[in-house]
Amino acid sequence: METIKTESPPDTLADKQRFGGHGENIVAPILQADGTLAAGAECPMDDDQVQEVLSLMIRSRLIDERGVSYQRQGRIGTFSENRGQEGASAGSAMALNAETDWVVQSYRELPVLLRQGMPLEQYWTLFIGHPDGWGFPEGVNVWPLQIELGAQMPHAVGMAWGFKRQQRPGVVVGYIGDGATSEGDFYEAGNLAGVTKAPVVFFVQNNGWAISTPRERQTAASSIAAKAAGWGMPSYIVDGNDVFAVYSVMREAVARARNGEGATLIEAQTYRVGAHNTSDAPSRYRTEDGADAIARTDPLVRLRTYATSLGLWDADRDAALTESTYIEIDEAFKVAHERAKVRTPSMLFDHVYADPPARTIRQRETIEKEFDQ
Ligand SMILES: Cc1ncc(C[n+]2csc(CCOP(=O)(O)OP(=O)(O)O)c2C)c(N)n1
Repeated sequence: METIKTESPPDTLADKQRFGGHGENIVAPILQADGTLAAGAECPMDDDQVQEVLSLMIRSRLIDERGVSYQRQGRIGTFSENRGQEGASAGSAMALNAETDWVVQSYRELPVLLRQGMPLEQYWTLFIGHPDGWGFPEGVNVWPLQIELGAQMPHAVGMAWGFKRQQRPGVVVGYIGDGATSEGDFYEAGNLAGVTKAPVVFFVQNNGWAISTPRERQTAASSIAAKAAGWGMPSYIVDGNDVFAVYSVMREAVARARNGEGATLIEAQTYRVGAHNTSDAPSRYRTEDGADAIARTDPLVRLRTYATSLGLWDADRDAALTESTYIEIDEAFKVAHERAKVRTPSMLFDHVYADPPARTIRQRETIEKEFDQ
């Protein structure tokens, strides 16, 4: 298997806190902030993949912007954007085979869900607050959104271990935020993944913040990646805004899992440019505003500059994709809106038990009699 190019660990404590220093591998940069390739680096994607990942990132950005605007108009509930994290999310998703690999999500991975084939109307149905939005259609290999921080990671390991025992081909990726890595579930899952050599990737989107708690106050460890050493698991730190570096390290982690070599932890360092969600006001706890942050870190500008310089992208393509995405968003929202009109109190009981106990059946019947007719 190909080996990822890495750099030597930094010396100073400040740099260690940023880049690691306890055995984690540091992935060498590929796509620099100015949209050029680093000296000696090669683009790990072919032209079609570059166009695919750029389109994915642009669509995700437009859907995110619309999500915030729908929430402000009272058309959907609380909404968390992925904006600014597209390099980490889309770059990692590009390394998956959507037909066999599974995503066990947290709640801030829109480009991943799109790449795995989620119909957009399902996303809007969820944020309208309708139970139909929770379940992914057959063939879309994504688990439901997990708001209980960290609880998705034991699920990811369990599923991957099951795949191994059943000799099924899939790899499972558990996505998690930096804040959620302080939960016990993260450590239990990591330990089990190390012991079982389950085909799983722990993908940490370290966006610097857990609502108002900055990364420095989340853990005294030099990095989140460093924690994998205790589980006997290799780990990598990668610039999450460098979509090519993310893709290349993820591709290697997925290949390790597929080859029966076990789990890998990847810490993608990115930045949450916006609010935690639409009920948060970041100006109360940090000084940099969203516009400055995105100007400083934007993974989309980097990739667009690179693709344009190679003649793989231009203003016409951009305009056409923007227009088709707005149509896609509008149509999906209309479908979701219609779907969400069908709602009854007894839906509370849907998807709770495969075989409901007698008591639950009685409760459902009572509610149906009272409200549903
Ligand atoms: C067990 C648990 N504790 C607290 C919360 C409340 N909560 C929701 S999101 C969040 C911050 C999570 O930050 P991070 O894991 O870094 O992910 P991000 O939102 O930055 O993507 C908190 C504390 C929760 N959902 N679950």
